[in-house]
Amino acid sequence: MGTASTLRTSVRSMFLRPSLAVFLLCVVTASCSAPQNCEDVQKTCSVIACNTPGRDGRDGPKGEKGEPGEGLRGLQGPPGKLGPPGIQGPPGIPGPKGPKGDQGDCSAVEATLARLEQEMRSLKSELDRVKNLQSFSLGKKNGKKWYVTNREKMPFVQAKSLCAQHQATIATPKNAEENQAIQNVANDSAFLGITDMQTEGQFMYVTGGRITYSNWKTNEPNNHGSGEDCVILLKEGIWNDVSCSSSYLVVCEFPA
Ligand SMILES: [Ca+2]
Ligand SMILES: [Ca+2]
Repeated sequence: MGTASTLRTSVRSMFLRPSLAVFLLCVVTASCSAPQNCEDVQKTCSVIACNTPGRDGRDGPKGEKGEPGEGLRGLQGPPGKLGPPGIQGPPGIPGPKGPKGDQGDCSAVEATLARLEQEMRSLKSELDRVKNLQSFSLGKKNGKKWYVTNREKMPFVQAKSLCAQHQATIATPKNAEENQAIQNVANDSAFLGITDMQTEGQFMYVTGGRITYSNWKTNEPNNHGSGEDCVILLKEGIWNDVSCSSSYLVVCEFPA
């Protein structure tokens, strides 16, 4: 009951000193509600509003970052750069054999071939006429060989070279008939394609091989003087060994 008498005393005093009454009201309010800051009590407290909720407090601290949301995926980016070329692989299996092609037009080829054959026959005919004319002009035709002279006289080496320039060899009789033909063409002393340059006394054909036919003059070959390693056909058709550096008629032998 002491508290009640004190309260009554305070109520009376409130009318006497208003400021002290406000202070006491705040004490009462503080005793019947949650603890509050004294300033807030002075600002808001009143006899009627003491039991109503207070205003919102200040914003709290910022919260932690949340988990990523499940939004839509972004657009696909552009393709990257080309990588380096790979190692060459093994060869593939051969493909199947293709179908047989169309038959070509051979008419043009056949026409050309026919024209060439005609030209060839014409040339062969003309060549035969030339051969006959030459044979007649040379007076003689012997077997498959042709003996031709330009009537020049020169040492053996030059004579041999001159015939070679015309794909021919120096006239070389292999039998009496050929010897006669060369004699008729030369009608003078002419070199033959025979020497004993390699081995003295052993006469060989310039085209190779030992001679198989000869028509030596009596007491020839004699390798006279400083030596005689070349052979000439005398106008009489008989042979003599002579110096290769001497000059005699050139007769070349051509195959038929
Ligand atoms: Ca000799
Ligand atoms: Ca001689």
